Amino acid sequence: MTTFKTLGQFIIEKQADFPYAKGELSRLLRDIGIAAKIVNREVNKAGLGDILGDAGAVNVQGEGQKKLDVYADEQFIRALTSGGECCVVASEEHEHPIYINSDVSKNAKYIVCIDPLDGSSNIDVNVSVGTIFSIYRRRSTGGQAMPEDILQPGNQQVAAGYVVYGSSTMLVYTTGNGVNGFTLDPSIGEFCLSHPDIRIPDQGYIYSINEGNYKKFSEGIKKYIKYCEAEDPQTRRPYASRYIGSLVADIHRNLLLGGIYMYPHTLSHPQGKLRLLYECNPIAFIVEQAGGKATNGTERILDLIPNQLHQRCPCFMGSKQMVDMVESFIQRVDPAS
Ligand code: P6P
Repeated sequence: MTTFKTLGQFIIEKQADFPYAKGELSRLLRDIGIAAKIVNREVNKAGLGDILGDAGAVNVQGEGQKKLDVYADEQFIRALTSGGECCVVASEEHEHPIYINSDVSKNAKYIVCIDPLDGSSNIDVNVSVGTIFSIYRRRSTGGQAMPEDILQPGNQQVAAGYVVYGSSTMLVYTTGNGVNGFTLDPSIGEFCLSHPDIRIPDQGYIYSINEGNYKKFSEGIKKYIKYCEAEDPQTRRPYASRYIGSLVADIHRNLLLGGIYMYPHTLSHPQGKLRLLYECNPIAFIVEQAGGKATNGTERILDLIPNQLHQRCPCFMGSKQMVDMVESFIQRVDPAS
């Protein structure tokens, strides 16, 4: 009988990677895992309960909030607040940071940036959705955390991960020592280590981009898409276009099989669509830790200095050779790229 290592056992075991750790990060990751299981329960029965459809509200992005969006946001914030290891949360669902000022949390060491339920437009059509989180160490000392505690470059992350609520529910995370994937076993209610030391193939044959925006892309991006579509059986396998419209689902597939996910700048979105703090940075950390590459077309995403909570950035993330190739088209074709 195969016995799996649970997320909790793995976190404790890896605590030794942090010589000065006193267990706070371990407890914070545990709190996120618990909230993910609670959200998973609702995602799995969204079609049955009274949780489908719009919550009637509109979030800071001006997007209609689905009830499950609101529910997921509440669950993660509740878990982070009660866990006591996080002093401030930056959530996609809130315009401003949520400072946790309880006696236990106001001096907590960690900051969490989170997209509680990414891809929520897919909820009502039963397509995979996901949670994305990013963890930083607080920089300021004493009193309430400061804005600069949140606006840190991605290269300062101490941990990052995502949960994909798909055909099975998986939690994938890194603390800077590789990437590991855990599959939820509903029979015991535990995330179990199923994908140790995930590595993304250097070269892949899957490209993920919303080609509905083709006319809005720069010439360099258009030429890269044509490169992917070109038939050249003598030199390489044909590429496959795969785009789910749910970042976590597209990234997870490309992480395991090889591939590139692109959300470029367009005429209507000069900074792209995805958010730097709670989408691009955590995914970039994971992709790099798995041996891939993540840039905005010209610069490493993890080196970008944030100046606004919900700022966007163009992103090209995945197999290193594929990101190198699209960058070469951008640099060769696009003016002043
Ligand atoms: P588009 C979902 O809203 C999301 O943030 C990502 O999960 C997804 O990859 C992207 O936007 C889809 O955007 O413009 O192609 O529908």
